[in-house]
Amino acid sequence: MPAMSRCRVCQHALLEFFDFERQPLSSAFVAPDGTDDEFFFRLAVGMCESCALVQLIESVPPELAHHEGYPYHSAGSSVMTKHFEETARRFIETELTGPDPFVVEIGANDGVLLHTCGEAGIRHLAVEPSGAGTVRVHRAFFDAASAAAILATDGPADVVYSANTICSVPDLRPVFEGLDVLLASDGVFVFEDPYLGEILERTAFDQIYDEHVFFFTVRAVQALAERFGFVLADVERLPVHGGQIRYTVARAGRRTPTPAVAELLAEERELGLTDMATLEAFGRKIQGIRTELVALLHRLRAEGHTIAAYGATAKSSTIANYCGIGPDLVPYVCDTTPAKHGRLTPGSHIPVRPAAVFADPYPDYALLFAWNHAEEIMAKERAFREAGGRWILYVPHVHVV
Ligand code: JHZ
Ligand code: ZN
Repeated sequence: MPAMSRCRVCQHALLEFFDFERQPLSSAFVAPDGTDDEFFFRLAVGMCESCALVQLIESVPPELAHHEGYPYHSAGSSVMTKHFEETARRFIETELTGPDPFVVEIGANDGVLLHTCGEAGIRHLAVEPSGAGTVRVHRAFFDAASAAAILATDGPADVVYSANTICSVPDLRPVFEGLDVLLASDGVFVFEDPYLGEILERTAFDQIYDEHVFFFTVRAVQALAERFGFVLADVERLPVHGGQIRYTVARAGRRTPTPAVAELLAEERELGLTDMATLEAFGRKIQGIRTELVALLHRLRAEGHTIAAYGATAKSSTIANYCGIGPDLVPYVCDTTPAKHGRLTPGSHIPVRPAAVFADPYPDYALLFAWNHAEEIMAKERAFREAGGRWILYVPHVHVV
């Protein structure tokens, strides 16, 4: 019997509901001669029996996770750039209206949000261990010590923001301790991450990979905030990255929760979102999608069709490795990220080629690994369908368009 896994927040037992078995690090694109040194771990998910937080059973050592040269760039998507610009403008109109406001971002990636705030004359700072963007960076993990250092030089923060990062921090206690140090008395902590409700609704199981340690729900985030002396003040559903929630957290007693919090809580209860039966049914759907997708790819290849993949996403690591999709079925994947070119997808070893290769010549079918950017990519690649090409999607079910 393996040692019982415990909730990273409240230490109660985790009830496991799905096991993807041996999986690599989703962003560890490997050099063609480096496939002998890949790191693998058991990718499995469970729910805390007490606080209902859905999370990975095992996590990877943090030094392996967000390393120097991390290949993801949010600004590679025009939709995401617009999303962060609009978020910045919203903060400027609502939370950053005092005499000399200050905004901090944890894990700022390309720095679009802070850059937009900076252009409006707002003091800003990114906090991340390996930041290399264009904005001012405090190079550290966000915790009580780095928060105290920032407080000493810049004063309290009106907004601490984080996108696609909090769900990947295995130990959240230091984050909340840092917030307690740095947030102004009326300040807010706003973070956005994939929503378990959307993942279940669309059977988007490729959101499950090493970097996504937590799969938040309103119920679990409310409990999390209260545990550390904060209150969940607002929730807002976001269409980006396949469906997320933006959570607004304030110091206890400083904000009255908006009706949206109670509404989404009620919806989660009604859906039985954190019932084990629901999560186990999700597991059966995952197996069904694997069976259908693999059968479709084999059939198309047997019929003599060419297939390429589009978007060497972190998410596709789970799809490719769990479904056993390698270069024999899908000989290459096109992607705009220069750091991924000439490398192989982790574990599944599909060569990554520049996006320009896609049209040279077009494959008959394109497996859209970056399905969360479908609208943007299909618009950009309109000529592919016009030339007779077809997209293969596996979210919310396997289909060809
Ligand atoms: P995209 C990463 O996940 C990891 P990934 C991380 N854990 C996370 O949560 C999200 O980001 C936010 C390419 N592309 O956004 C670029 C094109 O080729 O789905 C990227 O490699 N052409 C932090 O990797 C990939 O697809 C295009 O037109 O799953 C998209 O990756 C566009 C728009 C993208 O995130
Ligand atoms: Zn728990």
